[in-house]
Amino acid sequence: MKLFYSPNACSMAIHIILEEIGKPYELVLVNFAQAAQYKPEYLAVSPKSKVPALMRDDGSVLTELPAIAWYLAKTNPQANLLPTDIEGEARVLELLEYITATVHMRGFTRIFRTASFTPNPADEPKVVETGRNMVIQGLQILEPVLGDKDYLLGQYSIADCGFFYIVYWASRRASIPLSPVLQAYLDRLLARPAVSRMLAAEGLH
Ligand SMILES: N[C@@H](CCC(=O)N[C@@H](CS)C(=O)NCC(=O)O)C(=O)O
Repeated sequence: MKLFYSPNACSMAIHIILEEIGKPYELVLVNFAQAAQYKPEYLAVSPKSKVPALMRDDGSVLTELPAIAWYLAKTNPQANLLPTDIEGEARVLELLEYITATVHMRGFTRIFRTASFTPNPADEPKVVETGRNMVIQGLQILEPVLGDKDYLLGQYSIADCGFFYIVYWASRRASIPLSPVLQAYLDRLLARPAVSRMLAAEGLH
């Protein structure tokens, strides 16, 4: 299995999941600084020009973070990364969809890729502010789901691997202050060996 990733990108959620599972896999760097995601070599892997992409051993490629996360959890039940009841599984998918499609794509992307949201540079501060407000709203919606539990659903799951990059980006990339509850959650995730190994492999801390 090969994970196509970029350091500090949302692919870190899948990178954590692979580390939690603990089976051998290969990391393949997609170098955004060289626009490698738009070059023919990567377009042959994923015409979407996005990471994460997971190439299975038969050469087939899976894209979209929630789908890859769910596939890895389902095919590795021994890792215990997904509730076994239908309600729990649906809640995990609900969380991952909100994390990726709303908080990441509508919020953080406005902060990190501001110019792609407006042709007018004068509008960019407004775009960033809108993105920050969307992220802050996302954190305000997700924090009560966590409540006083250690993890989003009580038991650790792929939803936490997804929420990790949201709280990590808020704190480390976007200077969005975390509440004490979310800071404690981030610290709890950072203490997991799988998360430490992912960060070390991506040159982060
Ligand atoms: N909907 C996709 C989003 C993936 C995505 O936006 N990835 C970003 C990195 S965080 C990317 O590859 N961006 C490269 C680009 O847009 O040029 C998913 O869930 O996997």
